Amino acid sequence: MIKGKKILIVGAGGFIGGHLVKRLLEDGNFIIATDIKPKEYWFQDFENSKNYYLMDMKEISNCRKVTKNVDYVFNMACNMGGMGFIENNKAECMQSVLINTNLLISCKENQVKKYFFSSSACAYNIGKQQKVFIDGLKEEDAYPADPEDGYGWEKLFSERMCRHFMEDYGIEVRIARYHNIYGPYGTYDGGREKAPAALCRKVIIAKKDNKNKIEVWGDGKQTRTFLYVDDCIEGTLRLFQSDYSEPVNIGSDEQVSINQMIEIIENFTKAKKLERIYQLDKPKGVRGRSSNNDLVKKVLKWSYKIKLNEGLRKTYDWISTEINKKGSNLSRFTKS
Ligand code: GDC
Repeated sequence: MIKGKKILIVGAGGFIGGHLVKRLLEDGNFIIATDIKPKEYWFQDFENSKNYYLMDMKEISNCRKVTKNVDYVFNMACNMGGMGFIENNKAECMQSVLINTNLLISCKENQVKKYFFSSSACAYNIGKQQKVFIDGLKEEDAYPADPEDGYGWEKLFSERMCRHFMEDYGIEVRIARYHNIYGPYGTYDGGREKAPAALCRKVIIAKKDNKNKIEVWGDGKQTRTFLYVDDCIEGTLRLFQSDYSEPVNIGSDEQVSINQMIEIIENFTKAKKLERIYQLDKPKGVRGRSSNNDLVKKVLKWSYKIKLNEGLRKTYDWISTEINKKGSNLSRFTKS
């Protein structure tokens, strides 16, 4: 357990960043938190800390300021979203390279000991993800490089930058490749939502409005593996404390099609099955993606715990409560 450390979390107002702040505060650490979003748009609120900064970490002056006298830095910040966002905002996504670069330079200057970079399954070679069911992606499958356009290239390049800062300047780095993380306190509408939250929202609203149809992007046969956020945080912290400095998959290996995921979600309701309107012109991303977890099991002696059915149930219940509180047209997550 990490305890009694002074830790900078960049992107603390985001989904995974928010869960990480919560856990590290509970474990007894001193947290400095930054985000580009004003506090009212942070996904989780932590009333008892005053060390929150509204700042753009693409500016090196901001990075220099907050990396002073900290033990560890977690870079959880990037301009991101589900396929609907990353396919239409490639230039925006690529500019997150400035956050990682300026943070690493500042960490070197301020002699920060250890640095975490949140990478993504989008770093993997897209040629290896063309079939519906694929063998899990192993860490070496990121090369030869041909990642998801825009967002994936930024992640792969930034991973590499971390590696060279370790080799040339001795900063310890840890890198996770996250595979579609979902759970409560995540984006569920507004354009940045990923499939689990989007489909929960669509089923909840169809039920609420007595509709018998939902819209699904693509033909529903595309596959993914999805990891519940509590497992993501546990895996992240274990990786951080390990002595392994190459990228590691943090994902589940429960590969499902989008249609199978809709079935799981529909089973949470007593309503009749919904007719699916397949929208073939919407962003679809790769055809099949799955995480191979051999390396994570070997280096961390750990595996995720929460099955998709259980995690989706918690996510569905949370989104349901939020929609009932705020109404289906209102989201606090619409701002970037
Ligand atoms: O958005 P996402 O969860 O991202 O989409 C998964 C699949 O679900 C896509 O094929 C998409 O077309 C389909 N889908 C069907 N209906 C819908 O209503 C919907 N909304 C959404 N969003 N998708 C729908 C993600 C990246 C992340 C991150 C992870 C890492 O790619 O967007 O930024 O890096 O990957 O694994 P996905 O899994 O393609």
